[in-house]
Amino acid sequence: MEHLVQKPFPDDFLWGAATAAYQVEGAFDEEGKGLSVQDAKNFSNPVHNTTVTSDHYHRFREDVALMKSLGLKSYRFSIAWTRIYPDGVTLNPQGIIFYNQLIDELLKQGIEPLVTLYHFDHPQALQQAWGGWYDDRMIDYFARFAQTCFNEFGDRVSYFMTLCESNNVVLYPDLIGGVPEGVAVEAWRFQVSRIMALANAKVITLCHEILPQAKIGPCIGYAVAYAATCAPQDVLAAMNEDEFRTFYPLDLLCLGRQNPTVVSFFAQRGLDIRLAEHERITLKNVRPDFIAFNYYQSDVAKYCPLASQETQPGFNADGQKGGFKYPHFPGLYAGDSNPYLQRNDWDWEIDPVGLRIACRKLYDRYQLPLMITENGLGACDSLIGGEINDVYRINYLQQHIAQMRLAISDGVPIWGYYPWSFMDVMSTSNGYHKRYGFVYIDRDDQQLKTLRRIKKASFYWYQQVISSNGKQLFNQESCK
Ligand code: BGP
Repeated sequence: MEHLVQKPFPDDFLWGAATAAYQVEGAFDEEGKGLSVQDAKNFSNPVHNTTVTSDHYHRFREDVALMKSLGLKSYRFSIAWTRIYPDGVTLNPQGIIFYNQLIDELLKQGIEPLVTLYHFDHPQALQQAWGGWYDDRMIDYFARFAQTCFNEFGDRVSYFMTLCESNNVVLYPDLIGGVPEGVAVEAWRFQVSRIMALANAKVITLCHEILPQAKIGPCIGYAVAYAATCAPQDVLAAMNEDEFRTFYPLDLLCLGRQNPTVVSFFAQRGLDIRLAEHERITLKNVRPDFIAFNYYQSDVAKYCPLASQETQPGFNADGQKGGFKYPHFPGLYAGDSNPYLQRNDWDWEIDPVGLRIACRKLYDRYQLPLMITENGLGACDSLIGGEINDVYRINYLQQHIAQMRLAISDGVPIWGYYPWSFMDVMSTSNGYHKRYGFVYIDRDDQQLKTLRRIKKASFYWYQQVISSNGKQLFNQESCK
């Protein structure tokens, strides 16, 4: 649909930016913090690990001052579970002090906090003891941590997200500690989806009880699936991808229902994934206040015959275009590239219109307001003459914001937009080789250097976007 007149962004629109604790804070073992699965995982590299990252733990006041200068209305950050409960059980008061200071500093500068309760970093102690999210006990451990956050921070925090990208962590098990030995990956995926949905429900219920004014919602990563061609088999493959990868987990989180196609697929493979009656009731009784979703790219799906070879999804690990291996799920779908789109160096296809499509699909299905809690371009930035001219990032973001505005004009309620990332952080897959921030951090994967903060060209551009409430999107003149 083409609009004759577009709606403006609402006056209270949350122009934000995002980070996550293990990627930005550093100080992985300071002031009582326990080891998380991310600390344990990233120790394979002497510099690309969680010891320092962007040193936000020690420089948060300087960073919040930069947020203020950017004009941010809201900042999305995650609370490191292991600062609050180092082993999952014992409370560490120093962790509470740190987040109190951060929240107070944000509020002092007029910046609304959006808190992610879980961003891939549960205690390593719980991973070792129970296999992490593969065990039902995680529901109570997570609820204890969340309840502490509500009690300690809820007087000043009005927006919470439960679990970041619970659908993607099941697709990439290594992100959160891996599949325990002897367990089939598909069985693990179903079990973790179920446990995370129950944990999500418990924590949303707690939040509504303790903080009736606060808003809380789940978070998913959504790469909209397009059919490779209009051949009905490809159309069905795209439907399979959307249903298995996004809607099955999100239906559990928002509607308390199980997609019958997914149930039937697993039943034919000897796996009964039907929830117990009491679990279904628990999930059905919970209604989140919004859906947070992270959007970077769209996907292409094509027919994948049952007899074909299975390939699990992988990463392009070095930023050399063409290195990405597409997944093949026999009987469901196979991934493919999109000839109509450009890609970044990691083969993530750049698709601004896909963001509008994602908004429309999510709102139509769930009728919940949306928050776009990650969106951004990973690139190798160059510091030349003390400046970073990241025009490619400005282009990416302005196209996506323009499509977000069209989605709002389509009638989709969107509360906020949080580009990934406020500053350069340790990329989940590529360290500091792949950067996303508005603020450059002077370090790389080999050397820590000065860790100085340098505003990129995109910083000055986003400043104008925010101060004009989205009106000055394409005015390049206004950028430094
Ligand atoms: C999301 C994660 C973020 C972030 C982002 C970019 O899935 O929630 O933590 O890392 O992806 O990914 P990458 O760093 O691999 O480019």
